[in-house]
This record gives sequence, structure tokens and C-alpha cells, in this order.
Amino acid sequence: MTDLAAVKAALKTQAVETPSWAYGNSGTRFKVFAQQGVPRSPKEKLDDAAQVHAVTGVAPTVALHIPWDKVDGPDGYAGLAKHAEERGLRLGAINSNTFQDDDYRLGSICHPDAAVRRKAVGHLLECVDIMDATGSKDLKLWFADGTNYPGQDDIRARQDRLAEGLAEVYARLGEGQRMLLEYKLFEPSFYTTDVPDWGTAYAHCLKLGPKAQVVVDTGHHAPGTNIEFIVATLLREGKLGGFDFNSRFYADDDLMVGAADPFQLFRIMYEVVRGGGFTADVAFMLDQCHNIEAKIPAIIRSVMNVQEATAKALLVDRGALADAQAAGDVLAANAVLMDAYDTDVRPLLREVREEMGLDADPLAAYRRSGWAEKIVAERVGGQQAGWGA
Ligand code: PSV
Ligand code: MN
Repeated sequence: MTDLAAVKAALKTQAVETPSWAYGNSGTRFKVFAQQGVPRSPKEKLDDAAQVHAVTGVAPTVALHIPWDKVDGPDGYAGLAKHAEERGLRLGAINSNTFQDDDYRLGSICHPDAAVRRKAVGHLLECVDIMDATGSKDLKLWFADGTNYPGQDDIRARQDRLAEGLAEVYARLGEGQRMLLEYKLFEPSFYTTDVPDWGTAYAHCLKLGPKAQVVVDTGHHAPGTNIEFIVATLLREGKLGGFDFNSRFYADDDLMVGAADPFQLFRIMYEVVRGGGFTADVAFMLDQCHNIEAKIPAIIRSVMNVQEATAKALLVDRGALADAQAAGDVLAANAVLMDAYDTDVRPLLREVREEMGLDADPLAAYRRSGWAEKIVAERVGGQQAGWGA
């Protein structure tokens, strides 16, 4: 039997971090479609994120991407943190960006030229300075580094350069700060990627020390990869730092989490529950781009999708499952898991929201709020935020 009160309590404390870049314009390498009402500054992105938190109650932090969210001026990043706080939010992970400068054509932290590596490490150190100002705990690193052709560069030497650069940044981390290393199978490099998989990320993090942990972006694997196995393994090793949630059909599609394969998301969340991921320090972050759909409702939907998968995972009757597994009853064990997955958890989540003083239907609450009309009317002129593809 599962303890419903405990399930509800866990759902109320779960926090899903939303990414600042999901509020801005985005696209593919073919086209960025501009939408009306899109934020023109990091502060306006936070204003939108506050709407997501207001209706879901579980999205209290916002990840920044530097330099997309670079702020100048006297109050700088501390001012941005204050803006967030005034809206009931906090600033979350600081995501580095060493992939959009011309200097990075052959890589950043793994580049063959020491001067370019210096520049990249300098940017990562600057990100830690920003964390100090914002109170952010996590530095999230993803490197586009790699090669396109066999022989282009020395694969092993690139690993040495990576280790050296990471060690310098690791040494700069303050008390309570972490380095989260994200892997990705391919793209933009097509032959080798310098951090292509969880094993490479894990090996570097292990050498660096306890403040270095691995991030699992659900869109960064080959088709058919058993992501829940990776999650179980990293949790078992105490090395799962967090998730970048999104959905993929083909490559790194960055679609709404739980849209393409809700069953996979449930299996991942079950391993999180099973592995103590709620009590361990695992960051549940979204990393998505809403290229053709309305952005704020898509982010609300995504948060709800994470909640639904989590609720189902929490509903697994673990006692019954353990019994069936111990008895070697394959079908019964599978049935326990499927019973939880097949449960319609929407009524439970409606109750949870009402108990939190929220509207049972976050999307309807957002529609009623008039925010969508307000931003279209007010955000006229200026430069819309976008990631510049
Ligand atoms: C790379 O594809 C990635 O998943 C990393 O997390 C980046 O920082 C992010 O996307 C930017 O969209
Ligand atoms: Mn990511």
C-alpha cells in the first residue's frame, strides 16, 4: 500500500526549475519564429517565470544562461536576484555559454590554442562570480567541443585540456556551490564530442571531487538508450546532480518534457524515487525551446507533465514490487509498475493544488489571469530575447 499523505507531501515539495531561455524566442537552424509579447530583458523573463510559479506553485527558481542573461548597470546581478525575490522567485543554475563566439570554432575549453582555452575558462570563472552575486548554487556546464573529422585533433589531448580547465574552475567554487557537468551525444560536433556520455562526465566529476556532479539532459542520448538505468547508476554513486528535462523524437529536439514519451519519464522518475533522489540534492530543471507553441502555457504544461510522472512514480507500491521481484514473479512485478503508470493522477494533483491554495487547473488559471494579453499589449518595441540561431 502506498501512503497517499506522503505522496501528496512529496508532490508539494517538488521544485521544477524553469530556464530563462524558454521564455525568449528560439528556433532551429532554419528559422527563429518571433512571437508577440516575448520578454526583452532578463527581468521580463523573470516576470513570465513568476506567472508559471503563481499557477503551479512548484517552479520557484529560474536558470540563467550567460551571456544571454547578461545584465549591466549598477545593481547588476544582485538587482536581478532582487527582482526575482520580489516576485517570489530565486535565481537557479547559472548556465555557461562557450559555443557562440567565433573564437570557439574548434572548441572552447578543449581548443588546441591555449589562448582560447584561457578565454573559455575565464568565462566559466565569471559565471562563478555571477553565482556569488545571485546566490545560485549550481554552475551548469555544457560544452559544444568536439571534432568533425577523424584526425582533426588529438582526442586524448582534448580530454587532458578538459580536465585541466575543469580543475581550475572547480577550485574556484565556494562553499555550497556545485559544478554540474552535462553530456551530449553529438551536435554541433559530428565526429567526436568531448563530453559525449554519462561515463565521460562521471569520470571527470569523480576526479574533480564531491562538488562535481553529472547532469542528465533527457534529450542527449542515442535512440533507445535506457536513461533510467543511467539515473539509477548515478544516484547509486551519489553523482546525479540534476536533470535538464525535455522530450525528443529524433535528436536534441528540446520539446516539452513528457510529450514524446511519458512512459520513459515515469520510468526515470521511478528510479529517482527508488534511489532517494528527492532527499538527495537533485535539481529538476527544464531545458526546452518553444519554437512554435505559446511559451508560457508550454512551460506550465511541462511542469505539470513532470508532476504527473512524479505522482505516478510515487504511487508505485514498492512493497508489492519488492515481494514480486523476490519471488521472481516477472508478470506480477511488471503489473505493479504498470498499475501505477496507468493511474489517472490528475484528480490527485488537482487536490494537491487546492490544498496548496492554488487553482486546480493551472492552465485555466493562467488563461484567466490576462497575462498573455497584457504582455502582447505592453511589450512593444525593444529587442526581443532570443538565443540567436
Ligand atoms: C545543449 O544542447 C543544451 O542542452 C545545454 O544545456 C545548453 O546550455 C542548452 O542546451 C541551451 O539551450
Ligand atoms: Mn541541456
